[in-house]
Amino acid sequence: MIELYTRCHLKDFGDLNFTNVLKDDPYNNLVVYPRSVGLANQELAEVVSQAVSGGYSCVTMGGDHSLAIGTIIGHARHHPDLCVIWVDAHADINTPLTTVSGNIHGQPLSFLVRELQDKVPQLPGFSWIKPCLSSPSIVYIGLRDVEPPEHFILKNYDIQYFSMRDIDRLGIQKVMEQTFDRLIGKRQRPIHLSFDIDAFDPKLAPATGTPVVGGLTYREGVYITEEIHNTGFLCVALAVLNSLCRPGWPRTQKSICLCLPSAGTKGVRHHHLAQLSFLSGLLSALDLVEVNPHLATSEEEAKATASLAVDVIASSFGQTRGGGHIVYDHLPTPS
Ligand code: 6HN
Ligand code: MN
Ligand code: MN
Ligand code: MN
Repeated sequence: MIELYTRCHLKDFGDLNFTNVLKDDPYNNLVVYPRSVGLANQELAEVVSQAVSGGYSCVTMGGDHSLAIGTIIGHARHHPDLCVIWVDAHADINTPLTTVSGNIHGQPLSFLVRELQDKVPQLPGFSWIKPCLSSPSIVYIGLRDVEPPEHFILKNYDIQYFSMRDIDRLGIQKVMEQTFDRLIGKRQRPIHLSFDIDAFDPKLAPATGTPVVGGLTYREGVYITEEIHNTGFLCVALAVLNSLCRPGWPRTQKSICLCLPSAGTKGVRHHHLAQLSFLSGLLSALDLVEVNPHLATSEEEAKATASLAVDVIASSFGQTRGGGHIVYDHLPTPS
């Protein structure tokens, strides 16, 4: 089980078992498993919205990035004003009509962005989906494998992105500053972080399905999540202040719901849910996806990729490289 070093209490919700729909023929002879992926996401959205409804935050571990359809829709049912930070080598915004691979993990955002809907056909199994995002509410970080139709969408639909080239040029600190200026500069909003492990360089995260050279360093990746954890610091400070001024007042508390799926390349499979209490910033839901131990060529590769994923989650919820996240309040005195 994951150990978080952040004074978080983890509540485990168990696995979600999804049904593979029989006779799930490709849409247009190309887009694979539409009914299975649609149904799995419908169930996932329900669970995520339940977890988020009590003021809780939700961690979903995958598994395939198509699961972001369900997590973002579920999250948005309770926080319609949410914004999305999508950390990925890929833009995952092909439509079912622009995809070359036919894989839905390359398309999840196309079903969610309102402005795109006149370009997106309805897939079988997708009729329940209501687009819940506006394009200026998305920021990408880490892109380096963007297909021409996706590039067209980013440019023509006002979607901000920081490619690896932008990170080289600006540095990760400026990238995060500009990300927050765009998303929460004018008003504080809940953040949905969708973190694809393939955003990291494949040397660090080899056990994934679509690795692309030239990715994030460990330090860049962890800096992103540390900064996301630090958002809304004012709210947290106020909550602590309140609890100090008026003893007995409940502090602002959130919980995390954690979904751990079995490794699977196609579609979303079992998910394991857990819940966790903590005091936090604006991060309201986190997907950690595309970790696939079956694709590792050695045990070391599988372990390295998994432990990187753990660091991403832990630093999103307060684990710091500077220490101070573990309670230690007095030094031993020599006797
Ligand atoms: N992921 N752009 C490619 C496609 O198939 O549409 C790759 C997508 C990768 C998706 O890694 O989550
Ligand atoms: Mn995938
Ligand atoms: Mn990717
Ligand atoms: Mn992805």
